[in-house]
Amino acid sequence: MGDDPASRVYVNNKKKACEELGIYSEEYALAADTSEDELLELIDKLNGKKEISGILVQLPLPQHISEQNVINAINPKKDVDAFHPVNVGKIMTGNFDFVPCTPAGVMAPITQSRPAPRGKDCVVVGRSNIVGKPQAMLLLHQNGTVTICHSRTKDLAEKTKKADILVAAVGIPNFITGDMIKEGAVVIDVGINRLADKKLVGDVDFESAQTVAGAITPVPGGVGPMTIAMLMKNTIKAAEINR
Ligand code: L34
Repeated sequence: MGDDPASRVYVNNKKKACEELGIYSEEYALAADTSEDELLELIDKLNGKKEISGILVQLPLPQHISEQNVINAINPKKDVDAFHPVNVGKIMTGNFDFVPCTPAGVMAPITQSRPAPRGKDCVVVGRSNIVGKPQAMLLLHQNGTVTICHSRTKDLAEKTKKADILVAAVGIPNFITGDMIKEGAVVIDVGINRLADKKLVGDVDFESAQTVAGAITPVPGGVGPMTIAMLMKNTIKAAEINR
């Protein structure tokens, strides 16, 4: 909904990924002044549409729309973002169908190319419903010892410096600097911040961080594309579930 330029880029990337994989997709680009009722009606229509396995409402939404009402309206079996309370609950218990795309994208490099989080000190900076909270759960399920830090955390650097695995999801450009990172840590940067000069940077100051970290993801070309890959995975799973 609306004309957020970043959303435009992300949605285009998602459509492109669908095309590459041969996944049928429909886009509904609604005007910013569309009413909540109209949006809910569209979701209801797609809930009932047989050839649609997955529904994703790109966030953020305009001020006059309740994000929670919209998420609640999506059939949990088609909720490829895993934002619906039913799916959020399943993530808590560990028996989930859909893994939220960004946290799943963060886990992929951690579990595939590095020793598992088991027994490791994991620090997540950020506590959003979309990233920070589910991220902490996924790391916990992998037997990590998890600390969630946020804007009211005291002595943040003291906490981040203990992390074997550090996930930055605060939305502040270059917020995590090299002096806040433990030597050899795995650093995953979830932030995508566009500076005034149009340059994209993460939440981690890559320059200073890369000299300390054992491994670090870049922005762009890091978690963003992985988020989309995980969305594709969820969509295929949804197709299987709904068949
Ligand atoms: N409903 N809303 C819903 N689900 C999501 O999973 C998202 N998210 C976040 C924003 N709103 C959402 C995304 O899709 C962030 N996000 C996302 C998706 C793709 C990319 C970044 C964020 C991406 O493709 N990033 C590229 C560069 C993008 C650019 O050039 O601006 C990268 O290399 O990081």
